[in-house]
Amino acid sequence: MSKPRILVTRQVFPEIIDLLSRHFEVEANPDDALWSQAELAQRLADKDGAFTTGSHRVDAALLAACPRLKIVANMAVGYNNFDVDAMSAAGVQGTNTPDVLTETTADFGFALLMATARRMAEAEHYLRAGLWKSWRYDMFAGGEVHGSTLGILGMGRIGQGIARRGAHGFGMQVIYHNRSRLAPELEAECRARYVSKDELLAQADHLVLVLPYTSESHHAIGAPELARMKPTATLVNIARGGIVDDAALAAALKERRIAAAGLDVFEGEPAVHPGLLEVPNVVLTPHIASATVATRLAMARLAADNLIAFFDGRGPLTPVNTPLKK
Ligand code: 8YV
Repeated sequence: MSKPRILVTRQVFPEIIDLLSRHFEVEANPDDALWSQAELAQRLADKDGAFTTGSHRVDAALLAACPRLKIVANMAVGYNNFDVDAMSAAGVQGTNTPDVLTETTADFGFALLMATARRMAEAEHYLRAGLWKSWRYDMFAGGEVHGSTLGILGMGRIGQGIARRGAHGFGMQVIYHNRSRLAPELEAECRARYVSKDELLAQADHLVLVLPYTSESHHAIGAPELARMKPTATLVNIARGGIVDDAALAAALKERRIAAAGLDVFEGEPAVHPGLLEVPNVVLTPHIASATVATRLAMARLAADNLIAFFDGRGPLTPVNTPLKK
């Protein structure tokens, strides 16, 4: 029997390509070109499965061009690049990579919070520019982290990881808002108190966004929400661009209506709103919260294992939908 045909849409670890090649006929993307949606559709037209990242949309138009397609394995926990309903209707399985990136991403969220509150990027630029001539009592004086109030919007696995770090490591009071409240044991373990979104905005010294991007969470933080935050507060987004209205945030930072922001994700990335590049009180990173070697390898391995298990007839390991029969 011939092997299923798989398209790998972006460059990944060579050992993952080797693994996939033992099970499938693989078309890889050796130079990591960012294919247009039209080129992707052309390459995917004769494939049974795809190994993807968040770089491409899997929507009705793509699915219509790919009649053989049975599964798309995303190397990411977020899958807002999937039109899940269209995939289910077309009989296409979607999978993601939860759990393997939780702690690494929580580490980064906390690092970004600290770098933002303590103005590390601003201070480094100052030093590199040769501006450091002497001590000053208020030089890069930032906001306190330990003992402050940590607000978390979106209390899934990564949010809980950040809560634990804040509560247990830094003695922070943790408050959170989420679509649903955590079970009491989990709240106790995270030492986190459930509050309304309004209370979260008003009370947090540091507000970390860790919620999935959906039509409901689009611009969950815009001008009205920023106006409710403390002028001394910091905002950290490691979730998805689009959850924050970047134009409104750039204006709030410029006018110092909040103190600072740490952003790993952007609306329309890799483009970054020019207003965010102009203000000093931001720390900007290029969507790297899950980027340790071990975690990226584990994510790639899980995406590959989803494809292998699916075509072996064992079913997907971490499905995101229940597709109709093809
Ligand atoms: C990925 C992410 O690196 O897992 C996610 O949802 O945002 C990142 O870990 C990115 O989506 C590339 O696929």
